[in-house]
Amino acid sequence: MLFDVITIFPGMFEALRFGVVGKALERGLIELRAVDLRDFTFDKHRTTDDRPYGGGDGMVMKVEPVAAALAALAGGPSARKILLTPQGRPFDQALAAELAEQGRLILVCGRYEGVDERIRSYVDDELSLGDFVLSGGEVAAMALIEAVARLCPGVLGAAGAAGADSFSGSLLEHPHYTRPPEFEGRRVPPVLVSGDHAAVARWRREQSLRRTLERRPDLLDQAELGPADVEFLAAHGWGPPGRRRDHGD
Ligand code: 9D3
Repeated sequence: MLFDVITIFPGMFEALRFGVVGKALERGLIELRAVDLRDFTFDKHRTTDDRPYGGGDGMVMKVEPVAAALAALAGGPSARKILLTPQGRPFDQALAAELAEQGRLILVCGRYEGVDERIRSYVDDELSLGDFVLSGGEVAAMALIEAVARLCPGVLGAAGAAGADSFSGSLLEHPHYTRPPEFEGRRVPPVLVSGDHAAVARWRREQSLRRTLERRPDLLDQAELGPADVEFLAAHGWGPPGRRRDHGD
């Protein structure tokens, strides 16, 4: 996978040289090119923003440098062009999996109060990371790159690849513990040290269901649930979609 990023802050993408993504870059499993938008300006001050037509506060990202940067990147493998913007549709794991099938992504990072509306006609998609305010598209682009890179062949080990498949629209994870068996009066649940593998599996599944019900009941609508899961959830106050009840504990 080749990621091209168009940004006024190419240095921010150095952060991707750490961890799993950094290792994937080193091994050549993915490639990242951060393109400086200012290299596609033609005035003395290398201007990438301007005042809004119609007046008002804040500045607007200019269309010509973005169009010129996209044109310069047009060679090579075909790419999906994505603008990161608060107005985009929400990015999620299912979309990460879809994007991981592409050979190349070109990401345009918005800055300032917004981007000139005409930039939209030069991209295929507009994506947001969620309903909170960032200062620009760069951190969103980095999160997208990390989520997509993890799904590219070879980036995670065999174990990780299996786990990646099973996430989408699934349940929250069960609690995890490691040594010591007791820390400042907090004990590891005895079932985890019982050696009873079936009991451990059952406990973990029920903890996942309980947590998801408490924290993210919206995820249950898309979860793959067996009869035992539905029975457990019903006993804890969950109704199947359409006849949802309130649950107290
Ligand atoms: C405070 C400014 N807002 C006025 C109502 C609008 C606004 C403009 C530009 C809010 C954020 C931004 C910059 N954000 C992004 O470019 C961005 C973003 C985000 O802020 N949240 C979640 N996902 C994304 S993707 C790009």
